[in-house]
Amino acid sequence: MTEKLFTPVALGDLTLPNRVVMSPLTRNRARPDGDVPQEMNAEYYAQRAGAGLIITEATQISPEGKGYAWTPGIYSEEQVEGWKLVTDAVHRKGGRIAAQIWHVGRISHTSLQPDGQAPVAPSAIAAKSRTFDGESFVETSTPRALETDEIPRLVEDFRKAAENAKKAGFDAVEIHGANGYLIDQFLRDSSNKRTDQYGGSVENRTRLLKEVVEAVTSVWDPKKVGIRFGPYSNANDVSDSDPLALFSRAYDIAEEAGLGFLDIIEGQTGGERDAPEDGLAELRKHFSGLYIANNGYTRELAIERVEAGKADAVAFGRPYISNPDLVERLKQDAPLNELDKENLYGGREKGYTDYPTLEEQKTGA
Ligand code: 8OZ
Repeated sequence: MTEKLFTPVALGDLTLPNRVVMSPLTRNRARPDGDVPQEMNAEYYAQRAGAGLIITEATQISPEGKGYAWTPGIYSEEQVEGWKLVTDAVHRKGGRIAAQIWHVGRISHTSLQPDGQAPVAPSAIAAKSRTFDGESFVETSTPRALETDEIPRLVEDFRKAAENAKKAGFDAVEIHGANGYLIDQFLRDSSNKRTDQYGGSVENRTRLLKEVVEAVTSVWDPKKVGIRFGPYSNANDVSDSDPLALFSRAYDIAEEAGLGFLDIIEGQTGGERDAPEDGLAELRKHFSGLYIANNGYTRELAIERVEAGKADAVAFGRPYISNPDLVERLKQDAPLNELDKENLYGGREKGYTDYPTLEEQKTGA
């Protein structure tokens, strides 16, 4: 019997040959001059083309949207050319790849910002968080609050990034609405204290999200657009007094726009799967598209939850770093390679493109 996890599912006019998704994973290996994807990145993604869908690492939509050293961008011509290397390599291997578009908001440091400026955020409240500036881990800088009249430009940056993703040959786009970055900072009442139409009520706090969704779907078929949310995650120092009310509206926005998928972190990002089961189920009633579940999934749990209809697909993060042929390994219930934790962020091929497939292990290649 074939478990449902290994059966095809449609995303718009794309057919994902299986329901194992590669999660977005920050690896800090873009070319430092210009934050441009390079051959090494193309090889890494192409090695993982067996995934039902690859979602790229978070990719900044503008220079201000950057919060860590060596993350790739998708706003310059050079970056678009760099991403073409990646999408071509994945397509040659028969894969499908979505670009995750990202603005970090306050999760940045002045040294990473144009002209050493303060990062921007809904409100001038520093996050209790750290970032990597290329040399060491540093406390994130206190941001300045965006003026109301700056928001249209921000939305336009998302639109442009979506357009660039299309030019670069991506199959789909994911909006990063999780992990305490800009969109999530607007959503949550811990980080958004605005008194204009972008703060206060749930309606107001979800307004930026809605405008970004409208901008992205002005360029893309909505069925090829998704959003990553972490309704119960407190990553990067965000929280909300009523996650159920907030994310009910956020999922409604995705539903009303006819989006193809949601990518949901079920608990603390990279940590406990502590999201309340009833809350996740309640929220899911608001969205009829593809439901990709993420966070701490094992083979057993993925098979079980897809079989039970609790997820349409499962996104794997860390297991995808160390197992380029993850789908094959899961199918065969083969052992997984161990994660090289020393080489997650930055560096070159070591801990990046040097993990063997099962086949290579068998033949000793
Ligand atoms: C790890 C390190 C830096 C950034 C996220 C984009 O958590 C990230 C990220 C993860 O979504």
